[in-house]
Amino acid sequence: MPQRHEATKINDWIVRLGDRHNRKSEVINVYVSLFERENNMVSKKMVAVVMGSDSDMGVMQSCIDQLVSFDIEPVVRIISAHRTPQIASDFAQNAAQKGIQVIIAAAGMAAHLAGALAGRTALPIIGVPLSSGAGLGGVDALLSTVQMPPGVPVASMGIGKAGAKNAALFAVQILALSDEKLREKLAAFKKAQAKKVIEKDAALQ
Ligand code: AIR
Repeated sequence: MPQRHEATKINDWIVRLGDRHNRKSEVINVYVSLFERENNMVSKKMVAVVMGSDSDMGVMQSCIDQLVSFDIEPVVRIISAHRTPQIASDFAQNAAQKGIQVIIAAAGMAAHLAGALAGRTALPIIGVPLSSGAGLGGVDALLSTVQMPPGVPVASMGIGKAGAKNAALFAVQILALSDEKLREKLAAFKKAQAKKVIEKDAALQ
């Protein structure tokens, strides 16, 4: 059985080939996904974590770590809706074909990244508004992320680290709908979380 990274390489190769031969790759990709699923290989590309700047990494690392704790290795990218708009557009348009199923998009200030991606893909987009040094505490990014016009939804999380962690959990919840192993891991996570609270309460009594 090929190792996980070999399957990823094969998938990359097929997608590159598909770029040249257009729609043929869509059919082949379905077979690759089925193969990965049947062999219990978690695709490295299921979740993408995209952020507007490297200055967002400090907060978004908690999102990445949370995903990794569920054995999901995300594709991590720095893409700016304003500074690299064409790359943002290309990324959103090609994401589904590359096997990505959920995109987490984080940005601070006038945070248009999640919305810009949502306008160019039908994949679920989870937005994480970040606090920047601009003095508005992340409310600027929150409003930019959450106030999407009807027809183009973004699932906005809370500001900052809590939002970053919840974005990972929300992505896991989406993927768990069709993945029994993830459902089990999610149930174990919730149980462990509840246990910690109960222990803290008990320590106070
Ligand atoms: N940003 C970058 N391009 C568009 C936006 N909204 C955001 C980044 C970061 C903030 O601007 O997501 O939170 C400041 O970026 P930098 O690179 O100046 O530190």
